[in-house]
Amino acid sequence: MTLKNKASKTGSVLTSEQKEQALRDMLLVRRFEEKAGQLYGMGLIGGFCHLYIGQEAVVVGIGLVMKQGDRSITSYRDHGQMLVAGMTPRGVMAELTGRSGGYSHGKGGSMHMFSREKEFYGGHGIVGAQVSIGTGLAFASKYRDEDSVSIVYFGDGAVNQGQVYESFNLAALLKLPCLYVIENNRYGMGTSVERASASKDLSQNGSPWGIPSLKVDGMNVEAVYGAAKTAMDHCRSGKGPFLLEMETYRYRGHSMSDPAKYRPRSEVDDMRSHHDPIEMLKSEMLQEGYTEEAFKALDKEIKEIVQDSAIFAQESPLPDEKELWTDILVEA
Ligand SMILES: Cc1ncc(C[n+]2csc(CCOP(=O)(O)OP(=O)(O)O)c2C)c(N)n1
Ligand SMILES: [Mg+2]
Repeated sequence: MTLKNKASKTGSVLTSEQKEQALRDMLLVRRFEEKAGQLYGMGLIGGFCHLYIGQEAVVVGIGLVMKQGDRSITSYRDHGQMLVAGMTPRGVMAELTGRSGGYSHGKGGSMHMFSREKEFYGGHGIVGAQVSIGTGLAFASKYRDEDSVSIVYFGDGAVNQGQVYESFNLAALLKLPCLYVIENNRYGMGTSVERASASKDLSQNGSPWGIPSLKVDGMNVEAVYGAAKTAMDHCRSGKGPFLLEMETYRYRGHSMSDPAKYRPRSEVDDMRSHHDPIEMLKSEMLQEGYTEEAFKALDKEIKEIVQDSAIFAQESPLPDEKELWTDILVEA
């Protein structure tokens, strides 16, 4: 059953405080990612680095609905999820640069960061792996009778993995508090979703198991918030899983080494100029009395936070050699 996303039809659902929060959070993710891109270009970040620029409304809109104790898990495109989960920009940036001040003590990098304190469970480089692990997190919640929802993010390129459907079955069967979020940014590396998926309406992919769903304008933070509220209320009230398909877009390449030959420049330009989540929210707020000066001050404050994280990361020492022998095995 795909429901209509009422939030995008009925106009404003966010209070002005929530809008300011959403603007702040989206700007933090955007500026953080821009800085990560710069540090990568300077050779300070090694290995892979997948930027989230363009997709900010998804994680921020859902973040506005999350409560303490809710869990989240995602793919390698994970920096935004971590910041919204409340992990510090310093700790995330230091991990990106492989320093001891990072969340995995500099041993994990971009794709392998976790925080049990903030209930963020990674950071997974194996496409689709986080879906079954995230379903397990929801199982744990139900088993321990905890009031928490597990939010499982995955891409259009992961959606047709076998383990995704096994997870759907188990979650629906056991009525697990699991919110599945497909971030349909139209491409899995260089392959468009049209070329990769026989199912043309991904929001319907949970229907054989009776998982209710919404297709959402993932560039509109208010629409995301409205849909997430419906979905999280459903999961929290013991009715089982819910599926959200977020129609979104990544402005940058798949990773830093993407030649980007698979999509026309005009497509990217159109999304940036006409559908940018930050610009759309900002212009709505300006109409409601928010000022350009307030925006500039906020942006300056965010840039300082991000700059501080970059300085911290560069000043943090490399991991000690003895770290080679830590965090290898957990004896439960
Ligand atoms: C099991 C597995 N197969 C293939 C890959 C290589 N790979 C890395 S990212 C990716 C595309 C995934 O695209 P999508 O799920 O749409 O996520 P996005 O990058 O768009 O966020 C592929 C095929 C992998 N990491 N794991
Ligand atoms: Mg994708």
